[in-house]
Amino acid sequence: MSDTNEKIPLNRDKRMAWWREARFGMFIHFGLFSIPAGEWKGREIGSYSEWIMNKAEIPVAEYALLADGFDPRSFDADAIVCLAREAGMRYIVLTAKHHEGFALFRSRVSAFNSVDASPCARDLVGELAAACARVGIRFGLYYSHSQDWHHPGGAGNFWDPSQQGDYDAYLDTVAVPQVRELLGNYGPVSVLWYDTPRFMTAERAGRFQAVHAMQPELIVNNRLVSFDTRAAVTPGDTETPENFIPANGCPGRDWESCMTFNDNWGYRKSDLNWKSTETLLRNLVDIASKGGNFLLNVGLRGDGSVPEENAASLRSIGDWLGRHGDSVYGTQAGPFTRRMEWGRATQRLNPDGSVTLYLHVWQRPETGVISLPGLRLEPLSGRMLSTGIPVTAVLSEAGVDVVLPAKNGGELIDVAVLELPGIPEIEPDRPQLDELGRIVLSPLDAELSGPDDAKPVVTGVDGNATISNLTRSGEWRVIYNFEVPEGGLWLVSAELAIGAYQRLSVSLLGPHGTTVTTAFNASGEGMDDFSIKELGVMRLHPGLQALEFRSEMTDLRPLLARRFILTPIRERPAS
Ligand code: FHN
Repeated sequence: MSDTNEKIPLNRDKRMAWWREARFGMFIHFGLFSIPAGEWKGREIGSYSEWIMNKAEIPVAEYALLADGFDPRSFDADAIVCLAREAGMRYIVLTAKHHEGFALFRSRVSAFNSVDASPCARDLVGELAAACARVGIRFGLYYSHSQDWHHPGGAGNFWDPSQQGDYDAYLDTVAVPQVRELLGNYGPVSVLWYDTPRFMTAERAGRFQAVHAMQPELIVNNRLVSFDTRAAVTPGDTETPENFIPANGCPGRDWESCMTFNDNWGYRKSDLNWKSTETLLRNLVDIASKGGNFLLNVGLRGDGSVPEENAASLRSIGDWLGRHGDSVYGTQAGPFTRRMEWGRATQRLNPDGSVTLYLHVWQRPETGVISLPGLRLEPLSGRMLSTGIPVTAVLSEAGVDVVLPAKNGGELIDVAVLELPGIPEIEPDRPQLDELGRIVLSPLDAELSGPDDAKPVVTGVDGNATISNLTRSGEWRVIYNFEVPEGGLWLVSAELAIGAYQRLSVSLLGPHGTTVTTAFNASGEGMDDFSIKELGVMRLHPGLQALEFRSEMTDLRPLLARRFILTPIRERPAS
């Protein structure tokens, strides 16, 4: 099968060049769902607010009446673009049509759109495209190509028989023609963001791919085809981890973490669980340190306005980027193999062969010294990015130690810059003994494997870093590589939240291979009930070791894992 963009004259590297520089973009979820904002007939409807039609099983005709009240007087495309620019965002992706089926643009193939079906008679896609062009921000569109709960035949509507119809006919008469309209009527479209590719076979995806050639620079995400056919058709240009940051990025692939500001994509009145500016900034830096982009979502209110809390946070992020943008835009993933407690690193390869290393310090050690383990190059110079205050960096036994000036109270994250004479080659750094003589393995040290559609992932950072997606027992594997200084008996424990009875094993891989298996009952009420569980005692030999953790069950059982702790057991001398 052909690649998505085979017919497009520009090759992938050329198309991706601006995107790889950009690092930060704005996702916008807006639609009829923004009006009820999570509540239907006085009742709070669970799940994502943009799924309200589905979750409350609202009949098509009744839901369509929302269009009569769709009058986004406060949707000001110039103001949105201006806010994105102030935030330091370099592109915008707007939901041209979400699963509800309502198009935010004039469509010749369906009158269920903001121009023909609502009193506002406005083409919001056109307004935003024009505003982006005026300001020079890249313009992108989200389009729900498979799920469409309004148009007969669209996937996902199980509750209203009047919507039943032929799926292929829906694709040919609504989805593909609308994508053609979007790519043909609004000038340059830089990103096309497909979603939930149910029933999307190679042949069906091909009907969309034929239209992509209309935009030679188009970047298409990885959600056009369903997962099982993806390898045979196209992986798309970008991986799209949703609401999490993969521990090691997506090696070999361009990737973008899309993330909610709170716990919904669409606006929900009652959801005030906004992420703090500091968390968002850490996310941006964490993602950049692994070579990815951050697509941060804003759910517009029903009147088209941006919630004030979001605008304020975005401006603060932009403010910080104004002083520290060099450490984010156009940088590459940092060189270190392990994530460090004090923060993250990115790097820039300079034309003369030197390298600028950016150290994002979000947890300044009391000593004021941060270590860069495994770095064997003596830095030529060092300074703080925003103040220019010099920073000393000296070679140590383990790598390079950087002596920071006092914390700059005004900054959420301080950035130190080191100029290196060449590309840093980092010696692999394995977990070491802690001050209690234990080996503590963080989720970030784990090698995770599992079936393609249910791979374990690390969510959260630092103390909250958690290995999730361990529900399909028997299908996943977690492996740790570490160095044992002294042979002998070691107790292996782990901080776990266990949702249902489990038989969990740890195996030592290699010539001294051995396995211990222990049974556990559910640990508590919810999945936030973490406690340290003893998995077993093993005889470890000095040197490099690999330890595998897995479940002996074979069905669905909720399980989350945090730290693994290996504690040496003093053996009594034989009498
Ligand atoms: O179902 C959608 C959801 O509403 C939202 O649009 C997100 C954004 O990535 N995508 C789907 C869930 O994966």
